[in-house]
Amino acid sequence: MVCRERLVQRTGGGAGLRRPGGFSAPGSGGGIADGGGAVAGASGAVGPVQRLLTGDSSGPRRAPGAFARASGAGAALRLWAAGLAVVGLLAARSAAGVGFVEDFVTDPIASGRWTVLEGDPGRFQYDAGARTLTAHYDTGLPTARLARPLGASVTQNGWARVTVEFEIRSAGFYADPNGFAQIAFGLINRTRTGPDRSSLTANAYDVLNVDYFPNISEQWGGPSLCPTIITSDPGTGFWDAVKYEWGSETLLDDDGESPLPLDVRLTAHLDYAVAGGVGRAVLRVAQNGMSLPINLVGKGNPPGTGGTDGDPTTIVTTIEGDAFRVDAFGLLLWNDSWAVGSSVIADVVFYGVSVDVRPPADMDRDGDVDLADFNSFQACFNGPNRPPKSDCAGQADFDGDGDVDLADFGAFQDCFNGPNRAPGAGCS
Ligand SMILES: [Ca+2]
Ligand SMILES: [Ca+2]
Ligand SMILES: [Ca+2]
Ligand SMILES: [Ca+2]
Repeated sequence: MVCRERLVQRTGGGAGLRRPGGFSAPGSGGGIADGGGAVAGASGAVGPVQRLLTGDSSGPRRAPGAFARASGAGAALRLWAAGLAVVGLLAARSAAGVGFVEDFVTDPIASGRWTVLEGDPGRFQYDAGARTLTAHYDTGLPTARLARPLGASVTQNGWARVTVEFEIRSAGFYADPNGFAQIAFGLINRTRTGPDRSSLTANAYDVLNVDYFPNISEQWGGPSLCPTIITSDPGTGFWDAVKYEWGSETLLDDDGESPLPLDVRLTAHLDYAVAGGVGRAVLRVAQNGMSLPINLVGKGNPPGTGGTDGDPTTIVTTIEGDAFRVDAFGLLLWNDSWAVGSSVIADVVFYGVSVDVRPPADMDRDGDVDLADFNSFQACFNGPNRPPKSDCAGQADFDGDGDVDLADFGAFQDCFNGPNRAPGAGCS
């Protein structure tokens, strides 16, 4: 089956990987970072801030949030902000943000940037000439995963943008029409996510990732494509915790929809953000800068109108309150323990990966946590055990207990690092 039509909506990223706004290191040029998380340096003024925040035992940092009076705490917040201005954190310095851009200019594994979490390292082949990394997906083999840390965690209250340039090769490609397994990549919690993706009770799961099930079967339908969010605890299994929009939203079998094309370079755009207390993961797939019509028929709107968001180029998964915390990007070569033999075999070439994450405290999502964010936070602050102030425009209840109090402010302080700088090291 061939896509007969490409929608003309252009994606922001175009055909090439775009460096996420604001976290390039000054003077680093076009090639990206062979080093760690590409987090801008944050020394300098941190010391004075820490002294300011910890030098006064009556200050907000040490006040027990649950018992603080809202009015006194509000004054303390204003004093804190005034103190920041005194120590000069308003001056813009270097770039900000957390995440990485991986362009495979050098060997991602030999360099230590990426780590094989488990499985056969030989299933990840680096090509120095082509500057690509090819992953050999085969769901008949034991799970193998390769991950690159983000340098920070992002939670369901935060913001994430993942861009992956990839190509599924036709050579050796196999999708068992009686099988059901996926080509997967995306954000994971390396500690909480186990290798068993198919048993119902085995491992914990903590992922925000892309799943593409290329099988086309009587039993399962398909193919199927979705942003997947799973948060579960060890031993309880993940099945009930899967957020995956089954049915027309994810099935690529409606009129005008097609399986993902083989042997062409595609760009997956996975965006996560919270609005109105609901987390939304939005997946778009582009070819030559043109978004593919992966959701001509979806859920929530009349047929042909693009699913819940009315956009025929996006597939959306929503969550309410589910607590995920992911800390790495991974190529996820799952085993399918249900199948006899392989459900899916595919060589997938990766040309580039970029991940940009923002903590909840970065309330204006510009990559730093500064006084602009503080002003937004302060507009929400209303003390313990009561709803945020009515003029609260953002999501400042960082611990999710229904109020914006000194506990949330403590989390804000962990992130505060001034304008145009990466958030503080303890920020999540
Ligand atoms: Ca569909
Ligand atoms: Ca849509
Ligand atoms: Ca900010
Ligand atoms: Ca709270």
